[in-house]
Amino acid sequence: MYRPPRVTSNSRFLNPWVVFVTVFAVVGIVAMIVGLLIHFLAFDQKSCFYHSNVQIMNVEYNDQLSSPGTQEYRILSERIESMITNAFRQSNLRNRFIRAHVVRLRQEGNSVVADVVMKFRFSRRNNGESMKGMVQAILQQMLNNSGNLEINPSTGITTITDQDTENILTQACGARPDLITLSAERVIGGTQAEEGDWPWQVSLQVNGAHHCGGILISNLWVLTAAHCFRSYSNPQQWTATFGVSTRSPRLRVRVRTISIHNNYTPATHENDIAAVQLERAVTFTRDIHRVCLPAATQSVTPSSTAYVTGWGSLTYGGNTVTQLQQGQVRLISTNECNASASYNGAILPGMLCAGLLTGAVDACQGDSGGPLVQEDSRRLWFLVGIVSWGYQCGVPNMPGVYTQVTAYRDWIRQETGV
Ligand code: 4AZ
Repeated sequence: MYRPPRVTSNSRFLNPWVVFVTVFAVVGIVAMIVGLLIHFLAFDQKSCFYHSNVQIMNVEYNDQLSSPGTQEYRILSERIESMITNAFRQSNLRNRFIRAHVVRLRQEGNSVVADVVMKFRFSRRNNGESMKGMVQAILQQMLNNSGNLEINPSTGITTITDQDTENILTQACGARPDLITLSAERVIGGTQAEEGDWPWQVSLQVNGAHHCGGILISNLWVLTAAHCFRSYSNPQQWTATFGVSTRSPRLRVRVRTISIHNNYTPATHENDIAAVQLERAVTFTRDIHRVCLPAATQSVTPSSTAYVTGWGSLTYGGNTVTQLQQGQVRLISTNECNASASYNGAILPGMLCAGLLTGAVDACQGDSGGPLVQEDSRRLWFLVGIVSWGYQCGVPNMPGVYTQVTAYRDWIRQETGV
């Protein structure tokens, strides 16, 4: 009869407890080493910011370069940003470099100077000042090899703090939190907005109660819809608040003047735009600053993604809310929006449709006057629409209708100087 050989367990090395303790110890040590490695490679790092005035010798300054909404501004800024990005990606700082961003283009003599901020992550043991030499050397190398942009060879850099970077970016238009920190990733989550997510959003209030949305376009001017003033037209009744909560706003400012478009026509909703001047200029902060305005020639791309924000009701006929909400929608072509199953020709020039044809996400009562914004390729946010009207809210085939900002770009400049 066959018997399986007995497995002897009298060897002390195979004692299950010894095996258990040994394995446990080894796993523990490995985990500790991995943890330390991760700590030193990833967490023992800090962000360092630098600023540079990059003078482009062979580009002549012209008026188109004074506004970030023009094609010229966007193309030149992108070229400068990718030139710097490529220089660092090909250097030994490739794993340290995070991002370069052109904050402003300005005129110097006949040429253009780009205000550039750059972000790096260095080990805590290196301070920003000591790494400056390396960053400077790579930039210098780039200058000798900058393709068809001719850069002034005496371009220098200065070390700036996180706070300096934040201040620089909040003075420029259209920066959301990911750009203000020059972070590598972009995020928009949920439907409830966080403080600072939509820093240009204004609540326009009558005797302290939210009535309409508004959009901060400079430290003194807010855009909104003309129809907001149909029942209350006296500026003294109005205040503007800032911050995501209307219950405990970050800032409250009185309204000085209200300029309603001369050709606003309630029956057709044409020219539903107004400019509100604040009683005093607001100080831009991380959480309160202006959106960018598009150039009049900027085209709207059907089915591109946009965001609408406001304290409007969540259902038609419902109450307004106290926490700012955000919704992702798509632009819809006027042709499609004017189809007989939709608005049947009621979408006139100067109007813009946005929503989801299934309904689901839409602006609603109380969102009026608020922003519809889009992000450009450089992560700046532009105002494309002002919430104006629509058939109820979130009804399939009946998207939200907005005042098309590009059509009123000249009116805005004329009324506000912005
Ligand atoms: C309103 O009454 C309103 N669904 C605003 C926007 C829309 C509908 C109504 C768009 O203020």
